[in-house]
Amino acid sequence: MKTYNKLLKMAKERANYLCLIDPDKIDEKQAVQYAKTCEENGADGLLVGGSLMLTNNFESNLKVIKGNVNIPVIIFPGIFNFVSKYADAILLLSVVSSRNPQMLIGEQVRAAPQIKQYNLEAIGTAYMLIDSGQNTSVNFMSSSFPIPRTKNDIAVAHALASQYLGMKIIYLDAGSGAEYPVPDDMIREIKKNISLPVILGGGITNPKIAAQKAAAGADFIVTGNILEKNLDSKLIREFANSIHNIKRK
Ligand code: 1GP
Repeated sequence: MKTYNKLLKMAKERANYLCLIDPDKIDEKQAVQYAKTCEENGADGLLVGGSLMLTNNFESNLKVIKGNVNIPVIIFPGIFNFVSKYADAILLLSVVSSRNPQMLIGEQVRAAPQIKQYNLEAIGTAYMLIDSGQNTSVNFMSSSFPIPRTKNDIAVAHALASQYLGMKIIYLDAGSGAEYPVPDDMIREIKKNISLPVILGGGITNPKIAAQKAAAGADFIVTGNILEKNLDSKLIREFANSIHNIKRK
């Protein structure tokens, strides 16, 4: 089954938990340990990537991760589209909250021929940056302003436009290490108005917040930073349980 169809099926059944692995900061041994610990403790999938990609560990880490887990391994290229064949799919992001052509279509054009060459599944992703109370790496690196956190109507209009343009999934991101995650009422409003699955990340620092965002309607909750600081299997289990236990309508 195509990874996107798998994600659709997963989103229909329950809210899901994705662990983000930033290949910049770890070696192969750590990458395998990270991926296995996430899988063994209830994660439903792995996103691999980050907004900088400072090292050349990306592909070698991705390869060992893919070889060691059964859950979907999806490239989350940050704002620069890194492509590799060692993944189930790539979230091909367009930063729809920006007005920067390089982030809207330029990076994707650079990535596309390689995606085709590898026969890699590309999932067209509307990436929306939401203001988190501070400037984040991704705001800076994409030279773009985030959507104000109190402007639900603007956020909904972006999500709707993305759906009409044929995007497959929405990624609401407050940015890595965000002080405030995306507000619940913004998630609720977006879900009320569109039929696409929603991935939500940025500043999810404990299972209670994760559950809250899943209850607001996010289909996939992402944690990055918090596990990078401490790869705690008990915490991963708690994240997974709190997200999985949310009743869906
Ligand atoms: C960032 O959504 C991800 O793009 C994850 O954010 O590192 O704050 O968990 P955190």
